[in-house]
Amino acid sequence: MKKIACAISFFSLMMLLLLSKNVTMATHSIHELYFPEVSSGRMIDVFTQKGGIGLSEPSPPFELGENLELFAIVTYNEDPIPNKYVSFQLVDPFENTYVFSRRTNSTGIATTGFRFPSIVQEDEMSNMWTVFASVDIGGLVAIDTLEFIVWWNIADINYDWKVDISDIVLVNNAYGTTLLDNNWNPRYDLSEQYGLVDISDIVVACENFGERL
Ligand SMILES: [Ca+2]
Ligand SMILES: [Ca+2]
Repeated sequence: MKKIACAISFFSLMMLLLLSKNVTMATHSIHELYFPEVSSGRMIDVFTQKGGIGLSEPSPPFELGENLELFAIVTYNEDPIPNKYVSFQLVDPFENTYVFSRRTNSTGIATTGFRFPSIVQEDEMSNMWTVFASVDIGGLVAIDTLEFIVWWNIADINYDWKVDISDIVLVNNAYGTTLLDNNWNPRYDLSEQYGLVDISDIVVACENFGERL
């Protein structure tokens, strides 16, 4: 029954997509999506395996129990700086802080990992996690921040504890947006290719159709 409902929803969405003005695929390259800005001077940029590249850019959402991979790239005048200690401070919705210190490799990238626990609060704002990454470069500290939601199911876009057609329509409405767009919202970016809402994201939403907590 669930599969039939999903198939019907999916067919409807395909029709919507065909009728939509947004049907043209985004033409941005991966490089453009992930490295949209060039900065100079001391810089640190923290991001996850799903995205968040760019200063203060948020990451797409995670689910309870999922693994987080954190990366920070440290540069000076765009050149990567190896052998620098980066401090990652991961702050959960209860304001518990987890601190990791990791050294940058030869390409200026420091990495660390974390597994999300299985605790969920009542609404999206109380499920916001924040990462602060900092590094001392020549006596001056460079910092970057990153935010993301950790939710019971990434496809429950409207936070009502179930994945239904409303959620799929929300993802569909964001179809074709990229992180270069002013109206970009990583909440709709459920699947690779990250940085772009496309058919893969709608498929993930549809695969979760009928799920409820
Ligand atoms: Ca929902
Ligand atoms: Ca995507």
